[in-house]
Amino acid sequence: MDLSTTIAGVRFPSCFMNASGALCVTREELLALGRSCAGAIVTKSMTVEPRDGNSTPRYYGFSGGSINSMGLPNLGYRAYAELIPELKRLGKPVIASVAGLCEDDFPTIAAMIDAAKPDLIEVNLSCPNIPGKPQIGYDAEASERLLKRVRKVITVPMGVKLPPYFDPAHHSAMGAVISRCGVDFLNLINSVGNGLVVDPEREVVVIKPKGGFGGLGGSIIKPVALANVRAFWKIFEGRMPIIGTGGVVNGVDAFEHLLCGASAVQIGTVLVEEGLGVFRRLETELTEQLDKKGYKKLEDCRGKLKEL
Ligand code: RRO
Repeated sequence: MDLSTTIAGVRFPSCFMNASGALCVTREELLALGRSCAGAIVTKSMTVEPRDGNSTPRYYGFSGGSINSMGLPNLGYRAYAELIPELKRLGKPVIASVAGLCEDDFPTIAAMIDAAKPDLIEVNLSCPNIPGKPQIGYDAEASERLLKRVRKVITVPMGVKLPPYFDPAHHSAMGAVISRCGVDFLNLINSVGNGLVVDPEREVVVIKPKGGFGGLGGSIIKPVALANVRAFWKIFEGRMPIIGTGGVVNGVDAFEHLLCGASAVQIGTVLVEEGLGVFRRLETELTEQLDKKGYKKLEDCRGKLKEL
């Protein structure tokens, strides 16, 4: 089965790729993604200066998913800018994920990383884990200001990684912002911010930063991810490419994202838990599912979710 897909005019050899944050901080990790079956190389969200991130333990995997408070550990944009030409030689698209510790950082990093010519830039408006800094994506005005500034300084397609929204009013408010900012694709969703996992035996939290609060990922967030993919697919009437991220553990989960309107699917928790072999497994499982359902290619099921 051909699982290739196109987002904002860029062709991906497979619809599966890493979610930013999962095995994509160091040069070695990024090169390994390039050599794997993944359909793209997505970098860790980058800041101006290199960062060690929050104190450990800062990731915890459990049966239903994961909780993390990594705190943006990354090499700094200069290192990623230098790496991009080498990564591009591996024959798949490179997505540079841009973050920042303040609003001004975003256009600074975006301009510099754009000069290194990644295939696409993803603007992360949804890191939940920097103590004292709210997720920008929950502030519509700040999001609009920032996206308009970034759009002006980049030449490659610009995507936005959004946090989950839990009310249609918030989907439509952000949809209106997105439509005014020259956004080329959406990535939905980042982790469900500031959850809390408790170990009842030891009567203690499971990660150290922020008193144990952190971003939830994995199976437990799939319905939230699907809802956000579907809500934005409808708002943009299928005309905005969407990367579905959240809760994809097997091929059927990916199929559900495609039905809701995703053009590609990113893998976070289960990539961390299972390693790079996850991409081959998911490709096999999604192919089986599409065959079983009589679909000949991805586009045939995209957005085709039925309502009662
Ligand atoms: O590094 C992190 O703590 C982190 C980031 Br930037 C993000 O966007 N989402 C997440 O779950 N963790």
